[in-house]
Amino acid sequence: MSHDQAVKEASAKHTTPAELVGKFQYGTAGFRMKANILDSVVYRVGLLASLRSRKLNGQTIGVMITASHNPPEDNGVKLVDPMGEMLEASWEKYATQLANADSDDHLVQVYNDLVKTLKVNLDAPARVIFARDTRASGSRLVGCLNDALTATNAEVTDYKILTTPQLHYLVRCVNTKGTQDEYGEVSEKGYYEKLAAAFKQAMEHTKPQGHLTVDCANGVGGPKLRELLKYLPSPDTDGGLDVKVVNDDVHKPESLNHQCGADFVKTNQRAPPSSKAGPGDRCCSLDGDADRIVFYFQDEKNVFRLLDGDRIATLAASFIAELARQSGLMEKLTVGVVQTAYANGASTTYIQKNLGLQIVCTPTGVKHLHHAATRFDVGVYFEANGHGTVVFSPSALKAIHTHQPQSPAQADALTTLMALTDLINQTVGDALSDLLLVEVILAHKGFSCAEWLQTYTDLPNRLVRVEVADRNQFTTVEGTAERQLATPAGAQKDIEKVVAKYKDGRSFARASGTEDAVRVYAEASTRAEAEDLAAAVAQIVRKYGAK
Ligand code: G16
Repeated sequence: MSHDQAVKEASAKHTTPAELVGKFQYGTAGFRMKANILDSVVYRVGLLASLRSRKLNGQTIGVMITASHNPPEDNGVKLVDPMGEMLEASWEKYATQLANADSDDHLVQVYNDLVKTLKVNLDAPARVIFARDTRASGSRLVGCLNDALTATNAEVTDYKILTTPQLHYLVRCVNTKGTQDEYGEVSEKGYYEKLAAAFKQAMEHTKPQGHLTVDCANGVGGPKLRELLKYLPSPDTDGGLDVKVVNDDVHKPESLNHQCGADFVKTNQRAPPSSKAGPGDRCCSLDGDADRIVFYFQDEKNVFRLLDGDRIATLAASFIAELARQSGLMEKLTVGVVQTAYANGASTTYIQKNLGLQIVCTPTGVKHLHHAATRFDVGVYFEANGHGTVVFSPSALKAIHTHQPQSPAQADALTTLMALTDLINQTVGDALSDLLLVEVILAHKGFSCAEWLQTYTDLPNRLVRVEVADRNQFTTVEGTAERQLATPAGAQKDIEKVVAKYKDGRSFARASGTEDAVRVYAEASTRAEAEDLAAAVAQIVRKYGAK
């Protein structure tokens, strides 16, 4: 059978409902929607994965089937590029074109047009690896993906159920195997071993204080964290982590992200209702595919205190800058921080004024932050929602690994810094790796959560989700990192008028790229004012986006 025929025949098994043609869009993190309308999209993403691998002469491409923080009935699919980063932005439109082809014949035509325009050699090998989270719809969607990979003669490896960052790690490992940039063993076990060895090295002269409760959002992070713990020193041993795993039921699909998980905690600014943690207990929550993490605790007055992505960024940036200084590498390593418009204004001021580090602000989406972070020697990027990591440039890695320490103190700092380069998953935000990173830093600094919180005071803030008739009406002005609306006409002026009434007021609205909604963020000098400002801006969004 010819290539075209194979693509067409398999496509006939995964037709697109007519009313959806033209509506699919590769968003913040790939395609994401109700799982029951995703079959044809996943099939077509599989076609693109093969094309991308062939275009890159057989380098391995990853496909992850997950809807991360979304509700259980949703699912999604995204592509991972050879070094473990998100799909190159210029290819997102090809994914969208394939997804919106309105018939099997049209799909073959779009596919062939891409082969031609992108100059893809169909005789080159195509190599794809994939995985999924614990959602019930995942195995059916893997079937759709497999049909595309078979039709296009790709070599495939199905890694079954993984966290999203584990798949990113594996993609980089496969593509760097046997090179001088080898990233690690190409296996799930290799991932745990790498993290565990780095953790032990980083904790050599210190140990964690107290215990940590980890809410796993009833997603894939639960079983994977339990697996990781088997590789770490036991809590009775020096340097061992005392972890209590909660919300790790992956057998009740409806419980995924329900009243728990990082998104619930960040958006509602409260612990999961099921939490039994006492005052001062260190807690954290992962999201549904374990690529985000936020920490929190109840203070002595039983008030909920959140330590979100901004806090992890400031903690990590200050620690790494300190290690660079202590090891005698300060001149060779510029540490920079990347944030989005959702970053709390107080964190931005703290990074610039207290830490003296550079800051860049990008639109939402790890793909944007990651890219910006690679411009620093050490780029620390975190979205306020807990999604982030640290990337070390090749020259920074070289400087760290070739540096000759001049004293035992320099040598200790250097050992810890080296350990961090392995402990941190540099391909993408990784809740498990970030969890260990935070534990290492808190142990080194001797910080409790309360002391971590005291480093600066957040401006009170509120995040609201507003449902509108068509979120695509809400577009932002290029170059403002999504802080200003371009359309609907008049909306931005109305928002600015309201913001001007509040002390330290700041607010913006932007369409979500993963949910059918517009998000509104507001901060002001008091909690009540932040709430009022968010409500007023949400009302403006409702007015302009009336169904
Ligand atoms: C994804 C992206 C994140 C983004 C989040 C929310 O996270 O990877 O970068 O912050 O969606 O995006 P939006 O506001 O556009 O809906 P996840 O954890 O859901 O994959």
